[in-house]
Amino acid sequence: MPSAIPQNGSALHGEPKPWDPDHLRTRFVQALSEMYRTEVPLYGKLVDVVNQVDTTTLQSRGQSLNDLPSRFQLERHGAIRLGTQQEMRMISRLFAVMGMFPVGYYDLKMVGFPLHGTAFRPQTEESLQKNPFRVFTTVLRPDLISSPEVRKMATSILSTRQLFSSRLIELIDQAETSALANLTAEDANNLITKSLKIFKWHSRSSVPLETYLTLKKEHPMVADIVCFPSAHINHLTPRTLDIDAVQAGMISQGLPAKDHIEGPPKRKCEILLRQTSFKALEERVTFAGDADHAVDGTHTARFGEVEQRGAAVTRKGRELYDALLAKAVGRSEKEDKDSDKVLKEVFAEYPDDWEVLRREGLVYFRYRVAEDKVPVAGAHKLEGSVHMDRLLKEGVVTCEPITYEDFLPFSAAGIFTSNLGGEKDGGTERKLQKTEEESKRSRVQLEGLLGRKIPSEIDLYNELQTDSVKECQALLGLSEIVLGA
Ligand code: OOG
Ligand code: NI
Repeated sequence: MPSAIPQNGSALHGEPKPWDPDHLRTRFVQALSEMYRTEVPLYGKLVDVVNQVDTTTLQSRGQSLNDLPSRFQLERHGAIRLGTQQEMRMISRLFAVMGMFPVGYYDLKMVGFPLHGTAFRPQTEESLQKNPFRVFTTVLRPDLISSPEVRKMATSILSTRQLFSSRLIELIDQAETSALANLTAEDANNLITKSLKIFKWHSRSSVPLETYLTLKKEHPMVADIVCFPSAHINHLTPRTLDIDAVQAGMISQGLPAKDHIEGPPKRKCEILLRQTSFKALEERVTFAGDADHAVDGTHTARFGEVEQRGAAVTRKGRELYDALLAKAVGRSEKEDKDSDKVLKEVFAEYPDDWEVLRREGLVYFRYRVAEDKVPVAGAHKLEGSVHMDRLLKEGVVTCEPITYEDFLPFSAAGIFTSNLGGEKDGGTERKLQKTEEESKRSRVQLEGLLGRKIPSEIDLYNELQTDSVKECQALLGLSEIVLGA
């Protein structure tokens, strides 16, 4: 099942090492993508729509799909939901071997789900550059299941589940402790094959229909997590160059698209993340029977999604985004107007010009000394402390917005909601509950479980920007470069 060594493997010079984390991640995504296309044929159709749209978009720029580096054609994220703390701890160890580490805390209680989680993703600029694939990973919080009987039922079923084979655990142990040099290419193949099993779909539930229905009544997510022997990947998400065209394409080709694109409206300067999906399909499931009789039923969980990423915003930029989003949701509820139109109107307040976004400290930028400018820094009479605005104006330094690599809880709730089966699709059902103090506590719990701090995504972007300024400073031999007012 593992795919051939990709052309865009992680080593820039020579053959990538089989245990190189970036290389493993790329192989893993390729294998996962192949598996998911076989499991959910409609997902393959979505990928076709994305390719058509991207081809057209590139044509209008005089380019073709072949001009895109192949890493652009890999999926950008997937999502899984886990049942227990042990599963969460083990998955974090597996993902670390593939160069993915927890970033950002997502408290889904805020939107009425008994789950919390994080995004496992590469953290360094270099690693992101090679392959930014990440997995939105949540884990069930039994303490949020209101009925004591259902809580007991769920925890008891999960207590016997074995997601990780002993061979896989052995390989992870080895990768963590021993010299990676001792691990062979065959071990790496094994790691990929054994990992895939965790994410595979099983059409046979591990519980009787009655149990499934009881858990589903508590919350459809609880049934989805508890009733199956694997932690099936519930969606994969390629990126696109034009998400509005993909949404239109899905509708015109008869895919059951969700009603709205999540996230900010279409803008000149794209920020954060826009995403849409086709709704989860009703799939046949065989439930364990009372005696020897299996019972047929259905389950709705798996879908396909597409994303378009824009710039990472600063804390100030995020506060403005959250405030405008809340305003738009409130207004479309009250006025009962087309929510996409309201969103567009409300977001007119968000500056839509890169230089304004930069100067107002709303977006993070990656700064670089212009290649030909290093030796002539002296000729520009640059010394001591210089303002970044001047360096940009004189063309000594160039800048580009840093890409947002994370998720948006409110959008995630929209994606979750439209895929539970039978529920109305739309933003207005998502009520944000105030849970700040509680969130701090549950975050610490998750950190304790993972044995490490979960960095805030905003801090990481800030660091990237600061490092790039320092790099310019050093190259130009300046004592300081001043950013902002
Ligand atoms: C995860 C939904 C979150 C996104 O793109 O916001 C997500 C889930 O349904 O488990 O993937
Ligand atoms: Ni997603």
